[in-house]
Amino acid sequence: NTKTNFPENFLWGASTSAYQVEGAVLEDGKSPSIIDMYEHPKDTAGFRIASDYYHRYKEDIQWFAKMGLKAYRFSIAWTRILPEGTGKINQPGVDYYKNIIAECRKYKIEPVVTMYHFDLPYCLEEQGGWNKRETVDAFVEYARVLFEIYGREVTYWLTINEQNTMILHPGAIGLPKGGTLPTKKELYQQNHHMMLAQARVMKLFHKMVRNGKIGPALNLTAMYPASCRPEDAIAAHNWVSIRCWNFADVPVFGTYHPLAFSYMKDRGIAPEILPGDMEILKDADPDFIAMNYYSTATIGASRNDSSDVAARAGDQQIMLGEQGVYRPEENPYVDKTKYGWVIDPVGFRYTLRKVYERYHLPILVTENGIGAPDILEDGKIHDDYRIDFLKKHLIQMKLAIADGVEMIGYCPWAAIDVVSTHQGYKKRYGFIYVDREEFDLKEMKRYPKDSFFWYQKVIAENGKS
Ligand code: BGP
Repeated sequence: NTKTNFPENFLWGASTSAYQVEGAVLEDGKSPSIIDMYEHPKDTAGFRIASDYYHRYKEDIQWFAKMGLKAYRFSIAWTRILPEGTGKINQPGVDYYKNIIAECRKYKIEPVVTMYHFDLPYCLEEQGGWNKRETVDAFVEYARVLFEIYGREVTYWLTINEQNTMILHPGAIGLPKGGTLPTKKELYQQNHHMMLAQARVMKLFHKMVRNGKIGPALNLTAMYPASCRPEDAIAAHNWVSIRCWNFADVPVFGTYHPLAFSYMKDRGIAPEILPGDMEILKDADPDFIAMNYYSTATIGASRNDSSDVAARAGDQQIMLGEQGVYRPEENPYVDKTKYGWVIDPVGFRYTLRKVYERYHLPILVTENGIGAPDILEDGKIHDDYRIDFLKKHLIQMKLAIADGVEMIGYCPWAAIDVVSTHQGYKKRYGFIYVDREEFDLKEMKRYPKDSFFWYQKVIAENGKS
C-alpha cells in the first residue's frame, strides 16, 4: 500500500550533536569532554571550532526554520552544564541551551534533546568514567538538573546516543592518550553501568516531566545471512542479538538478551551484576525507540581464524567481525557510499519492521544520511546523490508505515555540515553547507544545498510523493 500518508503531526526534523557542531570547546565555563582530550586522525578538522554553531546558532536555526523543520534534534554538552561532572551548575551553559530551545520554539520547531552524545566530562573519565558506579550517580544528577531546567520546555528526550557504538567500537570516538582502549570485559561492565544510569534517569524523568517522552537512541540495523547455509543464519542471528537487540532489550524488557548474555558469560566478559541491579533495569520503561540507521549488515559463519576480524565489508566499523562468532560478508545487491558504507533503503524498511515487531514502541528516526565531499560552486551545492539517498529512504519509510510501523518522525543526519567522527570536514552530511575546508576556516558562510530545497518541499507537502 503506497497510498498511506505520513501522520498529521509527523516530526520532519534533522539532527546535530554538540561536539560536532558547536566548537567553543572551552568557552563560557565549559570543561573538556573526552572528545576534547582524545586523539583523532591528524589529517582531519578538529572539534575546537567545528561549525562555529556556538556563536551562530541564531542564524542556523533561522535556516532550519526556512527549510520548514518541524523538529530539531541536538545534544546538550554535559560539560557546559556541570563542568565538574557533578555539583556546580554553569549558568552560561544553562542559558545557552535555553536560548536554543527558545529559538526553536520561536519558529515552532520541536526540540528533541539528546542528553549524552559521546562526550563524557573528562574529569569523570579521569576518575574511572563508566567503569565506576559513581558515574551512574553523576549521570542521574546531570539528568535531574536538565529535567528541572528544561523539563517544561522540551517534550522529546533521548538518553544516550549509540551506546552500542561506544561499547562495541570504543575507538570510534577517538583514542585515549597512549592509545589503550578498554578490554571487552571492562566495556561490558561500562555498558551495565550505562544501562543502570539510563534506567534510573528514565524513572526520574517520568516522575519529573509529566507529559514528556523519553527513549534510548541506538544504532539499529537489520542483517542478512550471507547465504541460506544454516551456519550463516546462526551467525547472522548472533550478530543482530549482540549488536542490536542486547542494547534495546535492557531498557524495554528489563533483561539482557539471553543469547547475548550467554555470549558474554562464555567469554568471561559478562558484567558484575549486584543485588538490586536487575530491579533497577526493570524501571526504565521508554516511551519510544530512537534509532540511527545508515546501513545493513550481511553476516556469514565464522571461519574461526583471524580473517573473521580482518574481513571488513565496507568501511563501517559497525561491521567488524569476531572470531568464532560471525564475520562480515559483501552483499552483491547493494551499493556503497564513497566511504564504503552500504546504501540500503529497503533495509531501512526491513529494520523499521524488525524494531517495531520486537518492541511495539513508536519509532523516532534520529539519524540517517549520506556522507560526501560536497562541492561549492558559484554559491551552490548540487548534492543530487543526497536527494536520491534520502528520497529512496523516505519511500521505504512510507512503506514501513503502511506495513503498520508506528512512527513519530524522521531526523536525518545532519541539519547542517558538522565535523564527521572519522573524516573531519572532508565528509559532509548537512542540508546546509558550511564554507570551510579541513584546516582553512574561511568565513564559514552558510549556503543551502540543493537537498535543502528538496527537503523543504517534502516537509511542506508532508512527504507526498
Ligand atoms: C553516528 C553518530 C553521529 C555521526 C554519524 C556519522 O554513529 O551518532 O555522531 O558521526 O554516525 O558518522 P561519521 O561522522 O563517522 O561519518
